Amino acid sequence: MAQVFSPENVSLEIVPVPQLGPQSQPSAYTGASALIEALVDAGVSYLFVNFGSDHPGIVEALAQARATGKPVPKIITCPNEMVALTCAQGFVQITGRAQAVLVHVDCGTQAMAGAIHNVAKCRVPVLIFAGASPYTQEGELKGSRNEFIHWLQDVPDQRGILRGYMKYENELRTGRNIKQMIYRALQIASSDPQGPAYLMAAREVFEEEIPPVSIDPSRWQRIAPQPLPESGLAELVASLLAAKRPLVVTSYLGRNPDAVSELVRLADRLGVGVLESVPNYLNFPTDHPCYVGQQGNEHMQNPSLAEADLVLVLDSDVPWIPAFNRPAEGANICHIDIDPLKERTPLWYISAAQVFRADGATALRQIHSKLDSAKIDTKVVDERKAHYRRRHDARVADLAGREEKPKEDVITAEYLTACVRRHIDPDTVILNEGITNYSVINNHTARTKPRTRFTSGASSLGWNGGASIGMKLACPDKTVVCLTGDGSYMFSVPSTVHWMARKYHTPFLTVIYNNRGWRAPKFSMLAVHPEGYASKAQDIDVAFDPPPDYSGIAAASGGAFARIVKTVEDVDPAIAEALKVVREEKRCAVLDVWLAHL
Ligand SMILES: Cc1ncc(C[n+]2csc(CCOP(=O)(O)OP(=O)(O)O)c2C)c(N)n1
Ligand SMILES: [Mg+2]
Repeated sequence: MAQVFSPENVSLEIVPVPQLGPQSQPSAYTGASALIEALVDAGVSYLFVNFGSDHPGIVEALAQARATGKPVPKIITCPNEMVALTCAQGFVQITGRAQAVLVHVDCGTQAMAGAIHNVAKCRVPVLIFAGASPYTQEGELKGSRNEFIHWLQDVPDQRGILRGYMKYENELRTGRNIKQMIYRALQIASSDPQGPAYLMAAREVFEEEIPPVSIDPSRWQRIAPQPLPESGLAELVASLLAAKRPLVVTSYLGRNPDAVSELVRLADRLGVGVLESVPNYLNFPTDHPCYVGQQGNEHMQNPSLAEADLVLVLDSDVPWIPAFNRPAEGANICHIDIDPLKERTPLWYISAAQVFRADGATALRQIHSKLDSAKIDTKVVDERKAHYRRRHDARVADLAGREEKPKEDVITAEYLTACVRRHIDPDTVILNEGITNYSVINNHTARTKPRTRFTSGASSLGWNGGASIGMKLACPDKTVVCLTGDGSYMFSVPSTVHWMARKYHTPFLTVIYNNRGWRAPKFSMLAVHPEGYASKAQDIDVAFDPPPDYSGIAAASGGAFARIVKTVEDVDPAIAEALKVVREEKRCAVLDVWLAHL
């Protein structure tokens, strides 16, 4: 029974309103039908949705397709838009296949929040759809305004909300070319450098009855990977052969697993060292003797970077932080990147002598082909390999020492991470949102296979939960382990994440590195004001005492196994028990592990 708004009855329940405009037949083919067909035909498996008054056409078209036996993408209901976009991000990071998100007008666009920054900076191809307020108000067209919010949601520049972050954005103005517009958006999003695309449409467009549209998506392929130019290639290979200490610095080469194998082949062939810098993918097996480690915010000069006479930067946004860590004066720097100019980063430069826009795997294959006919001095290569093996072994020994069981009863991040490592197999997927423990987690998880270790690739916190769901959806047979700071766990909207994880059968383990607050802003302050008032203050407003019951949130919203761990002895058995729950009961588990107070 429809309710009427009156001062006594202000429940704000949205009631069915009289239909304005021409009626459509139940069998109608609409702009929304074309949208759903286009996604299916383009191979989009999942549509992460948060519905609103802008989506009746889409809800109807989905129901119509299901009722008439037509395929639809799997719909994942996301009670929070930031989580929706983050789920899509996780899925794409582990598969490389673009997925789609549907949000509600300007409000839902804004509610994707910092996840927009993450997909943009991480160069993740996702297709984001948003409805827009109807553009007629007297029933001229089907979908015309019939709810008060249609006036409130009519904003001057909805696309402007995220214009600075999208690789492509446009408004769909008619249902008749929705398919073309979707394939165009996907083609741009999936071509390197990849990135998100945003399409919005007023609801009349989704409601518009159109003749069925048939388009071949194979005619809208991503552009082919770009190779190195022949001239630059010859010079680069000559430098690689002549150098004493050639070093590759990389952050996201590993988004393509083939590139990782090619880099391993190069290291084996030439004795090139590999340093990961702020890695957001696993770029090189950490047990390879040419692997010299990874660097993040640590305020120190990296010795391998300092001694290198040839530095080959291969896919990196931050190859070093020059304020305290940089290549030697006079080192030859060569930069190969899918996005070497970092056109979306206003301040960016490194003093590279050679710069190429090229695909990493393709460039490495070209280098190998050139090497096939080159004279390689095996003595030189053996000396390089012996050198890097010494550095590698010293690093491994140093890390092993740090993992030892702490003498005091204080759980260290190193010990905790090592315990996790001992319980997982080489295919387990690690998500790292450990913030001041990023490096500890990268170092002590010691991953060896591509696509088994990820970060958000950017800086908006709260990626860990949604991304775990996305990765588990993509790889249901793999164990997914999410390692997060306590602050980042809170940012992830755990109530939404754990409701979704239960509903969509995506069990994963979360381990919270609980230092009772935000240690990063404290470190940032100390780096700039080491002797200031704040450095001596008792309270700088970053602590969470007393902390929430983090694992209890997951238990309440998604029935997760919940455990708080406060002693060193309990760490190992708790991880074993939690992983058993994840693997055998197919239920999420959250371990809230108390480290030293920040
Ligand atoms: C959305 C968002 N808000 C705020 C920040 C600023 N910030 C960076 S690190 C950090 C604290 C993270 O806390 P936690 O996850 O507990 O890690 P810890 O610093 O304690 O290691 C904050 C608030 C951010 N990066 N992203
Ligand atoms: Mg913390």
